[in-house]
Amino acid sequence: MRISKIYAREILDSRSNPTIEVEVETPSGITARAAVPSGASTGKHEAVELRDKDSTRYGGKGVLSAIKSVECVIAPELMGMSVFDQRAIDRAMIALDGTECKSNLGANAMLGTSLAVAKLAAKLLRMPLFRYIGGVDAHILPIPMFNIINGGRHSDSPVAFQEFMIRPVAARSFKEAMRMGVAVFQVLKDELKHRGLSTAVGDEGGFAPAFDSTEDILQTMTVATEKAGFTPGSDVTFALDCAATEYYNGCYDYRLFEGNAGVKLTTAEQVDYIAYLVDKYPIDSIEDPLSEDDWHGWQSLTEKIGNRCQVVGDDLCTTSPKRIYRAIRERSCNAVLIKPNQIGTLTETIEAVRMAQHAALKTIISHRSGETEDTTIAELAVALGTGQIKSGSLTRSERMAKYNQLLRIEEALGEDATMG
Ligand code: 2PG
Ligand code: MG
Repeated sequence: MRISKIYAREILDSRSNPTIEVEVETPSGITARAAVPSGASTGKHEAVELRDKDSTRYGGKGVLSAIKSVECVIAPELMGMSVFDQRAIDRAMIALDGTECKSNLGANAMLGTSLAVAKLAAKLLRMPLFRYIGGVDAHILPIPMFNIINGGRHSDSPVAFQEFMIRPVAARSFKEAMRMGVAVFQVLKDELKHRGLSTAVGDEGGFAPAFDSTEDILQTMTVATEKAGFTPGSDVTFALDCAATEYYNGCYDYRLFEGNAGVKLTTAEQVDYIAYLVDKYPIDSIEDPLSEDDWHGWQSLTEKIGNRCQVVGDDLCTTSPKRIYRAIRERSCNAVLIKPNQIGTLTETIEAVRMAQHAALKTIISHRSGETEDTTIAELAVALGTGQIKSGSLTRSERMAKYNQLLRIEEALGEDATMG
């Protein structure tokens, strides 16, 4: 089954920014396509997302240059290759690009192609994508992290932490996890209304009102969880994405998001503050609590709370096997966020997951704040047995699309499905 055609188009993501969608075709006209998401709080070690920088179109965010990469450089090289040679195809693109950070072709151009090839291969075999990539053993449904309050760069709410999430850890099925998440989300909405706070949502579909403080949010989440009939800490736990790189400039300067109410903390103070929150609230997962290159801070926090809390590297590891390797060696974190567009090919995404899993680090597959209707990450969660997924809140169809796909996968797996 040879590739006979590859083409790309500019579509719009959930923030109305352009993004690339790639289609791959066989000689008999069978096609598959993949769309690439885009972050707002991107780490500086992420692979490069090629944008046109032409200010007359979409504020410089057009992706016509990435489309050119696909159609003029990648397509001629991959023409005639078998769609089943995923590793060879990804290797060929990496060689064509020739840079460490994929700045030549663009990681967006490469990932769109890489995922479209995998989808086409699965389609030709009449196999679900999770089964094609994961093989006979793929059966683990991920515990979802629902981002019910959006802060930081994802909303206008005056709070530095970017994501306040709930994890329905007691759920025995994905279906039950969804029901639990929705129950808390609906009660939270009533709580906000009751307090006269806005129920409008941020970029990832979570509420984004003007709370009094970070602890006010955590207390409100505790109340909503209890009122929904669950025990915080055993039925439902809390997860934070502090996205600390966003307010780090030599120190952790909360004033950048919180104005005069914000504090300025040294690395040691930030570590103590995070440990204080983890001890006081039912938090069992904390992402990017420190800045992307504050390796010492990461090490000291993981040593301090790593036995009772996931410490998740996102900007720290950027799905890069090299950075994950360093994090493993230095015990900088005990869990890794996996975002395919941070690295740019399916092969390298799989390598990143496997490396983390072999070192007994937890893995969480993740969406980006700018998303499309593409549901590949749901398939990857089950294929690779990541055990966890974060795909935003419980509103907005670009977020729900991934969760809904997991409901379908669970149904297809029947009795073989188990929770991560
Ligand atoms: C994150 C992501 C996804 P962004 O920081 O984990 O929630 O945000 O895509 O803006 O980097
Ligand atoms: Mg993050």
